[in-house]
Amino acid sequence: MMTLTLTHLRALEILDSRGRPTLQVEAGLSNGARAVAQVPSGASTGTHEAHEWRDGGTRYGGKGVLGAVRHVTEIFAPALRGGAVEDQRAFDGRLLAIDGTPDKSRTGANAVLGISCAVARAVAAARGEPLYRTLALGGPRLPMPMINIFSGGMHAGGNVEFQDFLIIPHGLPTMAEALAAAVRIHGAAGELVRRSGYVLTGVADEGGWGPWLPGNEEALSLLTAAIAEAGYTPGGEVSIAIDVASTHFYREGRYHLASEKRSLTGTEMVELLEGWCSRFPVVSIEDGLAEDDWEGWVRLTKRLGHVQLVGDDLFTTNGERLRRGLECGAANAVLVKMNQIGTLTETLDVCRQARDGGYRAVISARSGETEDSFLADLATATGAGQIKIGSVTRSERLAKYNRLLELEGWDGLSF
Ligand code: 2PG
Ligand code: MG
Repeated sequence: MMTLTLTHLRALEILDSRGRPTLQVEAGLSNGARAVAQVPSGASTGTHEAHEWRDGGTRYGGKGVLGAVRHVTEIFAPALRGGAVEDQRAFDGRLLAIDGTPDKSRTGANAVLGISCAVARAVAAARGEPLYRTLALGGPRLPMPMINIFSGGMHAGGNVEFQDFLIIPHGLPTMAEALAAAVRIHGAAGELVRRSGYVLTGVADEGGWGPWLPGNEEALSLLTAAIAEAGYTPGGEVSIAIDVASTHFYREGRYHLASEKRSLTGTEMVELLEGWCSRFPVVSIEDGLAEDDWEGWVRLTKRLGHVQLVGDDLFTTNGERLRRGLECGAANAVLVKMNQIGTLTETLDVCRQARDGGYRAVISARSGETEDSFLADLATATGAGQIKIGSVTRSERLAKYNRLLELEGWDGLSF
């Protein structure tokens, strides 16, 4: 077999689901295979994420990515053209060496990730195999989705502080049935909000409802009721997950719940979460404490370790930070977002590190997404077992759910 090499690389500024610029990259290989990847972008970003290139200036309010486009075509393409592509680790190593900074700030993690994913997909196309097979790491196994029903925080204009109220339909045996349940619960939740007299502000960033509620707990009550109204047993077939995204309302040692006109210490936050876990069917809590509160996280994990405690801003898909968490016992699961770290290889390494350390991994989209379905294959390939890609509305979310349905219906994969 001839060695597959890179023949071309090009990039384009496109728009994400919030109407903000992002990057699309195309890779072409020596056997004629070509593939495209699109890069997502977060709103509630962690301080320790890799650097996302933004142009600054006035165009798109400074959010343009034409500089990242130029880096792909003027820095990476000439350096990588003619090089081998099938060893993804070696290829990503070259990307890291070309950028040369620890946080990808010279060329931008968006430029680096676009190339890394486009090349992986082109290799899959060249081999005529599905992407999940090319990425294989412990899978293939379909992930159980964590599906957004209510949004708050930075994804819904700060109506309440907690960012995501999600369902996990773990009692449903297939992806098709799990998504059908999610659609019913999403509908029932909207109905309940309307009936309860709360203002239902359109659709939030991840496709869930973004109602004005008097406090965070009301979202949990409504969600539990919606699960039951849709005909499922809360805590039986369908449980609840929350993403507190607490870093974004943490200032000077306190968690500011403006909607409830109170602020809590770390200890009080842990007590609040503990109370919720006993009164509602909450089985997973993400970013319950702020991103650098390692001691608080260790206490939280000792106290509430029987539920899944997911580190998102805490770990930022960064192997170094995950190692620290594993050593001190902070959290018991990691949220995996490719653009927090920048290459596919580093992402897969974090999945492997979590598995070896006994932590669970949840593959996650960003609040700013595209119609790219890469994550569905990534989650399946890693056998991570869980995926978080938003609600069951908006096509940037459905691109991924529909790919999961295809993997179940046509490729015969299962949970
Ligand atoms: C999160 C993500 C996705 P963002 O916090 O987990 O829900 O949001 O992409 O804005 O960081
Ligand atoms: Mg999060």
